Amino acid sequence: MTEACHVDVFTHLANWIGRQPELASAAPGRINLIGEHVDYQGGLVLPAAIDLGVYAAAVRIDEPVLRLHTSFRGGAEVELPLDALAPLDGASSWANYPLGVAACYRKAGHETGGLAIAFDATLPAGAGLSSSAAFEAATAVIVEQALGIELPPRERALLCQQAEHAYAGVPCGIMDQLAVNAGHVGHALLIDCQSLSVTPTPLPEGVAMVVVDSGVKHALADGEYAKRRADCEQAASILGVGCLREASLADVEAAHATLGDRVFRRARHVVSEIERTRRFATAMATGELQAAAALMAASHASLRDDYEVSCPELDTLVEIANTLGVAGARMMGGGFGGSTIQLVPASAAVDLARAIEVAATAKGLRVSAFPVNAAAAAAPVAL
Ligand code: GAF
Repeated sequence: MTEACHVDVFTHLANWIGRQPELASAAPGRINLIGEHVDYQGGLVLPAAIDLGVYAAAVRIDEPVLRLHTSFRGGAEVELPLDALAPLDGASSWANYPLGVAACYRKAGHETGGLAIAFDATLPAGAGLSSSAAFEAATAVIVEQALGIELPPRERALLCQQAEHAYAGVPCGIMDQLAVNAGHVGHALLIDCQSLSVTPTPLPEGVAMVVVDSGVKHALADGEYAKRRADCEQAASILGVGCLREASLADVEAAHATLGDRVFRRARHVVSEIERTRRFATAMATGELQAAAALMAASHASLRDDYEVSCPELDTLVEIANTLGVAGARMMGGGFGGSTIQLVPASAAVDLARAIEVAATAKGLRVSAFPVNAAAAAAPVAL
């Protein structure tokens, strides 16, 4: 998270409201090493908060309204009465993340007075790096500062998830909100999405992470994400379990005919991905990078073939990365566009990012590849 961006958002607020900030926050985006599309089935995931994020600066105001201004996600201003915070359509829909968070805090009994909040970001939107969760967490930290409270990461993550469900209309799992609210510098987070326990897991020595943004914009709200969730819920109900975390691969295979081919493949992805995540965490701890790479490759294939959430651009980028000798590559996040994540030798991270961009350009793709570092959780910024 960069100092320059704090300064920019302070200037942004001052130019907009004519006052210096009283409250400020920074919230990271996230990558996910493995454990994709399993969080809403109680699975294991291994994300990390990253050093790109959303920055907020705010002042208290006398009127009982929420004023929001962003240079991020289109750039615009929205003003709503605090007692009538409701989802907005069209060009103002960017505001559903922050207003949803303020509304969920109010419903939980945490009522602030009027606030004017300005937002800036170093995180690209729609790149599968969870700009939504960063936007939510940056708002949550401002609201908490205004109230003089600090909720534990899990409680804050659950309120942010509620906001995403009820105000942004995305029935997401808990991975993104927990990752950005529980991040640790230099560590990925092994999250058990059933118990919501978070175990910081160091990245192996000499290994770095490179993100490749495919430039293909995903829209989780377009219904495909919800359809995958519904397929999983149907599978769990047929198998007689509360969620697919409680089923084994043998259970899923034995029920193939009853599940039907599509629901069978969705369930096979989830139970096999949970097992891959467990094995990946062990491989990281023991420094077995080849095993980790094989698990990332299997994760990508399963997301592409069984879960059907990849797209040709992501498949091409993973192929390119593998031919350039990375230590693991796969699509990441909700899918249908967004980014791939690569594990690479730290000494070659910048060169490999550049080489991926060059090779992708030769195939007609307009991508952006960059190293990211595992960063700290959303937090207040000193003024
Ligand atoms: C999106 C969702 F927001 C997460 O909850 C998770 O399901 C992810 O897609 C897929 O692993 O980022």
